[in-house]
Amino acid sequence: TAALIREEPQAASDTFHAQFRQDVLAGLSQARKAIPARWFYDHRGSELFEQITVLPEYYPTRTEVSILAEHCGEIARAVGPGRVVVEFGAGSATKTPLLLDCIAPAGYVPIDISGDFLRESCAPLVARYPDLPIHPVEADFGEPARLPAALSLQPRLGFFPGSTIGNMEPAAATDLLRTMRATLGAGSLLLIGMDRIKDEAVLTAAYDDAQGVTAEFNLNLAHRINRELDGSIPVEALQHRAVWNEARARIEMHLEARRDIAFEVAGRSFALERGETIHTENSHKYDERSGTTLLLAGGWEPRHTWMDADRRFMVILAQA
Ligand code: AVI
Repeated sequence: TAALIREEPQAASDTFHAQFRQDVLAGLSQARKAIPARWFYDHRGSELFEQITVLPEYYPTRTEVSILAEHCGEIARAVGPGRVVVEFGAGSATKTPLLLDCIAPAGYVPIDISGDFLRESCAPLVARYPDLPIHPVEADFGEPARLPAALSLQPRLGFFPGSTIGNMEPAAATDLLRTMRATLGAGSLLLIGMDRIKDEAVLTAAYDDAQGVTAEFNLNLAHRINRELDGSIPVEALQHRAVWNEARARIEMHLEARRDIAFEVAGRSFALERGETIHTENSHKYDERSGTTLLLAGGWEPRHTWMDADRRFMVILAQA
């Protein structure tokens, strides 16, 4: 196995914890309380997200997989052979092999902030593709990354599935696309998944499933604050809310207080009135026009779009 490239060795996890504390304290101090969605993904949160991806109501994952499978031949022709696949975020066990099997890549470089997650997701790929150079990079993909020297001469294909771009507000999403362009370089390709605007009932059900897994995922953030930031949030007094914001074309997740509550986090006092919420996530949805506009703003020219028959999800190939 190739060596793991680490951008910042020890300081990284201290910085990470300090950043969590700062984001939570700042977010709870606002008039409209909000915490960035990236903090959902501790070990438990990542497990719950994996469970979400197989829920009957949560269509995005299986729809994207079906698009990649069904249009594999066309995607391979549009991409061409011999590209180094640079995946932003550790790959999923289903999506990454689907792409790698389809396109005859020259190498695979997953970039993820969590070294543990990277190692876990790489091991089966190393076993499955013994001849493929695999070079994981432990880094925040929101910052321009240095790609492994061994693969620096081949053309690149960025891979950013799952509509993860949708969890960013437009300005941040644009910045991220520009950073990806900087990491990959001019002439590179990007294969990106975007969830589409659709019937409101389908959208809200996907974010408020009957089994309550998404509710648990949302509430885990409050548990995580209690665990890691010495918090006393009465989690049973919070309830999961998923609402469609039509003006901004996004699903919002909130934690809503069932009664007036007061609690502490990292030695600071906070209160929520009954009905007040902590806004925990945005999941933007796109159509062809808004998806194109976002990509162009980020420095990427859309070349092909693939969709499922019900037009629920789209996979776009763009060029830098
Ligand atoms: C990771 N991300 C694309 C998911 C989404 O659909 O926005 C996160 C998620 N939140 C609730 N369910 C799934």
